[in-house]
Amino acid sequence: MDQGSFITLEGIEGAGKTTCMAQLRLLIQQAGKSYLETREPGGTQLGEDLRQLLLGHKHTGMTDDAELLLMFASRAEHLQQKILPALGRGQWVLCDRFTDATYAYQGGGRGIAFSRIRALEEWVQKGIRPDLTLLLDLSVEQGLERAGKRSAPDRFESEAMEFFRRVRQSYLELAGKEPDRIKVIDASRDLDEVLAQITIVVNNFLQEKT
Ligand code: Z5A
Repeated sequence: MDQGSFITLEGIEGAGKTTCMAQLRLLIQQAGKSYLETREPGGTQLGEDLRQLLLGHKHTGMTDDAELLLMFASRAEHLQQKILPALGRGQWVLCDRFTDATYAYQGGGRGIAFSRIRALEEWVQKGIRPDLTLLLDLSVEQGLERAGKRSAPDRFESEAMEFFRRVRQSYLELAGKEPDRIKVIDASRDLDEVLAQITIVVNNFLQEKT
């Protein structure tokens, strides 16, 4: 049976993950792979309900620990119900955000110690990690300008610039520690240039897998 891979997209607000997911999907389709496209928080009924709690404005004063645990509750359900079964069937899993977002937002942004996040990662994921992560990197100003044109800000998008600077910095530090897995894409460029970078990285990865 064909062996699947787990690919994630990451970046700050407005980095272009949704836009770039379409290109990733196309490349995986062109390679003839069966795939599951999904997102976090979310991806299951429970996960999508948790997403509404996490992104909506009903619980603006949510504690940092509650936010972290809800992210991992969504992830636990997602892994058991969707991601692991798909990988078990030999499918490719294309996921909009995963645990790198937790290190960046709850770790870098909120200031929760990475060691506590790692403990939850080990407990919930039991060694399951993405095989490839595309980190769409651009300045906070550019990201928020793009995101702002799109819709009303969610609970995260209402944070201050300094929060997003820490998030971006954490993402770049994660990429520095794991350059083989996390590929930094310059998302500040015109869309066709960004998509060209993604094509090169994903095609290289597909070649390595075959
Ligand atoms: N979160 C967390 O804190 N901890 C966790 O563990 C996880 C998540 C998993 C939901 O994420 C929130 O959850 C997120 C972090 C937190 N914070 N927020 N908000 P989300 O991924 O669903 O939400 P988002 O970051 O706002 O993503 P988005 O809405 O999907 O935006 P995007 O995908 O990055 O951007 P886009 O919609 O593709 O593009 C934005 C606009 O820019 C759009 O008009 C595009 O046409 C345009 N665009 C895109 N690329 C370009 C280029 N290259 N040039 C010009 N214009 C462009």
